[in-house]
Amino acid sequence: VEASIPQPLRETWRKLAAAEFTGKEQFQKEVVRHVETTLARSIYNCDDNAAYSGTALAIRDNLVIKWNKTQQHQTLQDQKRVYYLSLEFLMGRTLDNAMLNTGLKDTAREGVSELGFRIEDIIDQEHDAALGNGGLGRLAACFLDSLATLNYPAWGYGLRYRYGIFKQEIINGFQAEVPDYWLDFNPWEFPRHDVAIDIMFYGTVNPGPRDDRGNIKKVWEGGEIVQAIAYDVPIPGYGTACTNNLRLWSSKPSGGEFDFGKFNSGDYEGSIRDQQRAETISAVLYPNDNIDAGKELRLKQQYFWVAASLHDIVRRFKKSHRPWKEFPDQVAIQLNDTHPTLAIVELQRIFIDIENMPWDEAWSIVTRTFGYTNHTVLPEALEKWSVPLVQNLLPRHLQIIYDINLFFLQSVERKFPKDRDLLRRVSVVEEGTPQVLRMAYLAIIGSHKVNGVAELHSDLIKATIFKDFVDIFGTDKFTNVTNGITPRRWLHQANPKLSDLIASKVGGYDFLKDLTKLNVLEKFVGDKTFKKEWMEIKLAAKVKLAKYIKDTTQIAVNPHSLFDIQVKRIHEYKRQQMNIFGVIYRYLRLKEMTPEERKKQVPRTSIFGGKAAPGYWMAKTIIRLITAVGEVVNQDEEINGLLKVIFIEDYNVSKAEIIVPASDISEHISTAGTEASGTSNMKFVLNGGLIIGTCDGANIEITREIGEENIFLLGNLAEHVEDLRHQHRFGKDVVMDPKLREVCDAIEAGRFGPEQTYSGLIASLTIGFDYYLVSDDFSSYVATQDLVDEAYKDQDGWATKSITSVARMGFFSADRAINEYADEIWNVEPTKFPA
Ligand code: CR6
Repeated sequence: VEASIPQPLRETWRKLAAAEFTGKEQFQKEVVRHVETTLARSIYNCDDNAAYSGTALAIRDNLVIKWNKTQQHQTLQDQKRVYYLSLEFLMGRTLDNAMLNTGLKDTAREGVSELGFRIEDIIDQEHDAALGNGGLGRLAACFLDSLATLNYPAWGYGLRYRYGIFKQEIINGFQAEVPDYWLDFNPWEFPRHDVAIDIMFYGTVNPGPRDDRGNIKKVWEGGEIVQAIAYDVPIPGYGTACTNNLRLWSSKPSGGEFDFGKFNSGDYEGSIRDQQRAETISAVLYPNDNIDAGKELRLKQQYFWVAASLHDIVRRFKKSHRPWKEFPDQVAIQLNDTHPTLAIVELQRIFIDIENMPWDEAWSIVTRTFGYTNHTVLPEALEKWSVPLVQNLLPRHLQIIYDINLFFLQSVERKFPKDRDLLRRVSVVEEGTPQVLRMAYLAIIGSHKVNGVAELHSDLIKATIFKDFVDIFGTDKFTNVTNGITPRRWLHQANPKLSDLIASKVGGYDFLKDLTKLNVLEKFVGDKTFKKEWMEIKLAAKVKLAKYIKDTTQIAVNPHSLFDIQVKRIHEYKRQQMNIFGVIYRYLRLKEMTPEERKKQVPRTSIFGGKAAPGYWMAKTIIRLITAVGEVVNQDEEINGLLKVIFIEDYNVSKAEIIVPASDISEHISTAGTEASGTSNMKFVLNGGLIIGTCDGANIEITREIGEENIFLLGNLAEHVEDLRHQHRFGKDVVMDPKLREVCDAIEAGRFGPEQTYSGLIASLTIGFDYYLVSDDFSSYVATQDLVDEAYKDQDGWATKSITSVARMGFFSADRAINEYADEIWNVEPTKFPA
């Protein structure tokens, strides 16, 4: 308020207010102006990269004007806001999306073309913002797009990592990691040096003065202080003026912290080193997907981000001068997985230690504020922080956690007297050396709603990992919100030709805002010309991917072959190993065939992509097997044309935009019960690709929507997994499936390089108890792949399946998911925007 322009001068300002450019000429003028002034370049040195910068800056100007207006508008409306706390936002590129969402793409295409550039080349200059690992981070990005598109007043809060997810290079067939320094030129962020918040770590808790109620206060003091600086990123909605804010925190040394001791003793480097330590907090994204490594720096990141965000949220609330009890009517905070669970503790600390609220009053506000989304049941992914670590880094928070736990256990004891084992099972503190904190339990206790991300997953968490909590809190606290994807990026932007064809049939582009409108397409499944156009678009997408593969790997693939794609993080539970074993099995069969038999085969291109966590040795071995099989198969003249195996290096969002439209079939073959949802399954089907998959995650709901006849399901069901594992572990005379045995024999015979390379992988199927049940599902997998081949021979039938599936995919829009969160968890309304 102090910094605002005085009332009498505001009219002068308003007359001078920046205005959005309209039309091609004004756009071009802005581009040239930015190239010449902002970039200080000229007609003599304007390359694609400078043209990208100029275009981005011009588009950005319009975006910023909308963004400012939105923020003012939302402040005036003073409604309840949503805060989405996520350690990951896997945004990918921004320019194309910004042009499409603001309706400026055609203007820009023509504009830059007259200036001598192709819009595609310009778009291609942008570095991905890769601040996430996989599905969880991309989900957060899709949700931001939907929140803005649906006019919800919402902020994302995350960390501004200097290094995003590493770049993957394949060297001699093995993965190598290269740091992703992406901030050289990022026009999409705005530093807010005025939004600087001091965050404390370490220190001690000491007795302080008595509070109003006569209790001795606890004072946390003497710690190390790091500053959080806000960087804001505008998030434009599609076809609306609503432009929301994503606030990312960057760490820097706090101004006051200068070690004069070191300075006086001449240790200048030492004092700099201390300062640099502060910067490491937001330096790097942890590259693990579904694995908890328990590192102290990660805990520091979590608290740093959570404390800065809550400070910001509380400050905003205080400006309204409302009583505290109205906090949950103004603020909904969603915890994207357990990573931000400390927010629960921090808000309770702010209330009791700083605002002097009584515990119960504070706790009731806290629990009404938070919602928690669980994204996994995998035990290795569930966060557990060591008590000594927390004690040292956040001593006051540990005390509060103990109190939360104590009051919770007392309430359990009242409800289920004398059940000591229950108390042990549900305690936030798990006994052991050291003791650890179960963050998921803390998140449940501190939230009013807990949701899973697909129906099966939400049922599973209630029946397994959170069963006791259902008994304690009742079943209403637990709900499901099936994940979704934004059709703007994953159809309109990635596959413009398909989007245009659909629009021509369903009556314009409204389907991009209401994806259920796709169902109109079903009327046209019998339309020959439409079908032909549909399949031509698929072929064009395959040609484009084939070109990309040729340009990057020198390998020629046949665009008329069946494109079989599995792109996602490499993980044993996702079973890329089963896929590549299947490829080997196919290769062995092809080798045995006579030339006549070979003529009857459907040529296939097996495409893989995905990163392995740098320390995940088994995942890296799987990558090596894929590349090694490629080296053998792709050169084999005898089978040439019938099978190619490709590993696409450095899979990321912008590559997904090329890959997703190009699948005939994509693979989602996790062990039943392990993949919480999956979201690429939705992307592929929305682009007219079919799926081969297990009854897992969102595959089940996709099947229900599109019909069993349009999907290739395989493998054991979730309800049998436990028994099968038991058999592997304790059963006598377990013999490996003969087909899989044959594959293992080929690997062990050294046909894909030194067999020692794969000994761990082979062992995991036998002495490792085959935890992921590859041997149990392999023959079903192979048989189902044969069905895929058969179905593909009937191209007309295939087109019918493809179109029908797309027509029935409306449910999987992220807009639907966001509306469910808004109604059932957040209780927020969209803001009314002037037309
Ligand atoms: N790894 C799930 O594994 C789900 C996403 C988003 C994951 C995946 O099935 O689609 O979340 N879980 O809900 C975690 O990250 C913990 C993922 O991306």
